[in-house]
Amino acid sequence: MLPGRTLLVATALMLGAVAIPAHGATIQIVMENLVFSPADATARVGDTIEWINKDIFAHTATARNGDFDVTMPPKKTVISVLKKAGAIEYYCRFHPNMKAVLKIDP
Ligand SMILES: [Cu+2]
Repeated sequence: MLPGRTLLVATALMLGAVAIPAHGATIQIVMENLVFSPADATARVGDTIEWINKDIFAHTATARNGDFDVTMPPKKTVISVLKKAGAIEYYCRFHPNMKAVLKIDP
């Protein structure tokens, strides 16, 4: 009937589900089959990242500028809170071909 309107409502609902009032949002970054997903994520200072490792080996999310270095054991989720703004390129120390960018707005 009104596909445009339906899409708008669906988008609003999704945004509502992600927002956590008063505190930062939670953003999930998944490691699966040696890939960070999404490879290009945006967050804000104070947001929480859930690093979800679905692989059967450990990964790290290591910022090239040294701002963070998180190790995720196999099949585990690690949580970290973003403290500093910046467009951070990061990679996995164990699998240097795994690369991604996390843009952290102030
Ligand atoms: Cu890795």
